[in-house]
Amino acid sequence: MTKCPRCFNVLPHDVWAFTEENPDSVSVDAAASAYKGHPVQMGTIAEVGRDPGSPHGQPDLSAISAEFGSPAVELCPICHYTLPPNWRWGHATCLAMAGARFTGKTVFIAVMVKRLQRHLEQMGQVLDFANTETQQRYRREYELPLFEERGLIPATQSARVEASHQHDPLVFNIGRWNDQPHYLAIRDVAGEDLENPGVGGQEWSFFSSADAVLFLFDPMRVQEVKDQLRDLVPTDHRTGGDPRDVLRTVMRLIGPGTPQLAVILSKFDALQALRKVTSSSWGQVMSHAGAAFTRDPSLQRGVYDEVDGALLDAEVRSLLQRLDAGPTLYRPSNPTTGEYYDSRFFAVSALGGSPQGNRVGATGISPFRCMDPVRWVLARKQVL
Ligand SMILES: Nc1nc2c(ncn2[C@@H]2O[C@H](COP(=O)(O)OP(=O)(O)OP(=O)(O)O)[C@@H](O)[C@H]2O)c(=O)[nH]1
Ligand SMILES: [Mg+2]
Ligand SMILES: [Zn+2]
Repeated sequence: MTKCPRCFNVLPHDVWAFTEENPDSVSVDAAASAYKGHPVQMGTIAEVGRDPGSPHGQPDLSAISAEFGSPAVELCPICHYTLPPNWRWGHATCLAMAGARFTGKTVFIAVMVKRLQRHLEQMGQVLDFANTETQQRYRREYELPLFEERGLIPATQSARVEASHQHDPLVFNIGRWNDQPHYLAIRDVAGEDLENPGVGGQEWSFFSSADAVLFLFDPMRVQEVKDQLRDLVPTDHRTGGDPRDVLRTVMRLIGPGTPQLAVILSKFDALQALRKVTSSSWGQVMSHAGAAFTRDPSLQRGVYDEVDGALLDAEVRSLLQRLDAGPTLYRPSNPTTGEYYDSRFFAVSALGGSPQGNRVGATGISPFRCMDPVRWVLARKQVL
């Protein structure tokens, strides 16, 4: 049993779907268009029942190709996304990013993937792109602007823009775990869309089927913090919408779903800079030597450290309270079912310091606790 990397639904075990790799003629496909949010042209699609004689129930691919008169590729039977080869042999963990504009979602993904790559190498595994689309997009939209051009990444385009890739996932193969290939599917989201209270429909239904929602909260959004930081770090005039409104929208999109919810205090380097304001109460809180948020054990080998995670969780909850984030943010419960989410709180800095203008800071990129949220999610599946 595994999920589709785009719509995050569990693939039905008794239905398989295929299309032609190089179709001669195409027409608008209703399912793909509904999940993409734009008209999508596709070739012929064949739905086939499982073959009880084959190991995973896989239908005979050569017979389907012969019928098409061209090689067949497998699709998700629900959203008609092209599945990476042998997808059903593996297991996927599906993550949805969330947060207002400028909270740091895209920069976080860019850096987290690099960290994950290093971490897997230390464990004798490799991180690989599960399809060429992910390889090209990660290179063009994440790695190149941030790590090579040392600039910042443009705001993620709204899903309403036809050329937007927002409704396509980034899919990584993270090696073999529990005797199975394991994949990580990540959906980056434009804060602009989540700040629109009317956002919804089939194209957003992945939130309710996600394994985890990573919700980022930007401390620079809080005026008191911004004021105290004014002379300490280069401040950015751009800020996103109210995180409480965005969280409410995200909860509506989750509906009765039960994803793990990671609430992440992003740009933590900015709060750490407040240590220099010794006269303020913020300076005193951030200087607390024993706090979990002053150290980063995340690159150590071994499994995710539950004790450290729980300690950090409590510290970040109380920081959010100080930041006046509101009870929905520091004790989130599902408004549809009334149950508390399976939530945990994190503090991360992807860059490790404030950017200067449109450039990454002179000291380069030195991430802090960037892998914690993903390790928490994967630990539940005995991965990493
Ligand atoms: N100080 C600091 N600033 C950061 C960090 N990460 C991101 N930023 C700043 O936040 C800005 C926005 O980051 P993005 O990753 O593009 O934000 P986003 O959430 O993807 O924004 P949308 O795509 O508009 O939703 C960046 O241009 C940086 O200026 C960090 O770790 N520390
Ligand atoms: Mg973005
Ligand atoms: Zn799908």
